Amino acid sequence: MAKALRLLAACALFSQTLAHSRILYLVINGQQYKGFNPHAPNAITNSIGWSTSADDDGFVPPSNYSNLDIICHRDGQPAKAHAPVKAGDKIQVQWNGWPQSHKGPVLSYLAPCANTTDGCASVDKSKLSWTKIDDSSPVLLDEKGGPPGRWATDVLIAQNHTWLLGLPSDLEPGPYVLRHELIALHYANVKDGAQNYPQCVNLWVEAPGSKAATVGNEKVVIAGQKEGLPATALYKSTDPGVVIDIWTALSTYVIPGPTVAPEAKPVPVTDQRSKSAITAEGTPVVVTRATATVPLPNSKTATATAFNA
Ligand SMILES: *[C@@H]1O[C@H](CO)[C@@H](O)[C@H](O)[C@H]1NC(C)=O
Ligand SMILES: *[C@@H]1O[C@H](CO)[C@@H](O)[C@H](O)[C@H]1NC(C)=O
Ligand SMILES: *[C@@H]1O[C@H](CO)[C@@H](O)[C@H](O)[C@H]1NC(C)=O
Ligand SMILES: [Cu+2]
Repeated sequence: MAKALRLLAACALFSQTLAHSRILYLVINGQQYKGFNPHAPNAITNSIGWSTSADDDGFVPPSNYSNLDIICHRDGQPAKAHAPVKAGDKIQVQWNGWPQSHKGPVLSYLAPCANTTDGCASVDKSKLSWTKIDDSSPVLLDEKGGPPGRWATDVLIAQNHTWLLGLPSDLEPGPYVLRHELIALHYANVKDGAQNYPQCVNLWVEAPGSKAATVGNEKVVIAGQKEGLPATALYKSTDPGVVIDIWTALSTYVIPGPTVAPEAKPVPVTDQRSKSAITAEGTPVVVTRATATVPLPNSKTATATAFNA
């Protein structure tokens, strides 16, 4: 049984070259914000998604964990636009499908974009410092019916390929990159066989009410958090969570990367059902000064979401 499944997964690996995935869009408070489309890079003009050269919707292998590609996928370059959010908001991430065989964790990180006057639009990705805000714990839900069992990615598939994220409620205002990542383990029993699918989108965390924010040249940090990690230091190719045979019975799974920040407010796996409907297309913002934004030109008309420092 397990052997047959393993064979099936291996075949899928070679036959489904177009069947991997990427983020299609986010839904935040009913508003839809589009991701980047590597098949038609100019088709989405108001994307909040970082551009990549991953036009196979493919992955970054463990042998490239210390390469810049692991930060925001292959040749990742920042988007100009940001999705406006508030601390504590829920973000629904819509993937463009996900193969059943690609079992593994769903991971999310935030990095503030410091030292810029355009938010994350010109940020140096190698300087981003990442804090984990969700690790889809416990990831391996059960092994009923034998391996490979039910994983966090099966929960994502059951919710029409979406994952619901909670932003920390004490997140300081300012520009952030959200790094959302799936790791597929169907082939992780062989060396360098795990597959990381990192995706980056820009967020602009609005100031709550009239409270003044300190961003721009000031250091923006997640309240209570010390230093995060560069993405090139998140994983090692020898981590037990990336060198693993999911086709044998497992009792535990060691989630790759750092621990989730104590201030994080992840949506538990058991609450992933609370899906939000899309009520309107969102208006991404561009950050024009250290502390203000305007709607992205050519996107829907809307009022500016500026606040005073
Ligand atoms: C790993 O990184 C190297 C150097 O950037 C690149 O040439 C290679 O294509 C990458 N491998 C994969 C499988 O992405
Ligand atoms: C911002 O500047 C500080 C001080 O020079 C530096 O330590 C930090 O790495 C910079 N951060 C980014 C994201 O460029
Ligand atoms: C599932 O997601 C796809 C891709 O966005 C969408 O077209 C479809 O309407 C969704 N289905 C449901 C039932 O929400
Ligand atoms: Cu794949």
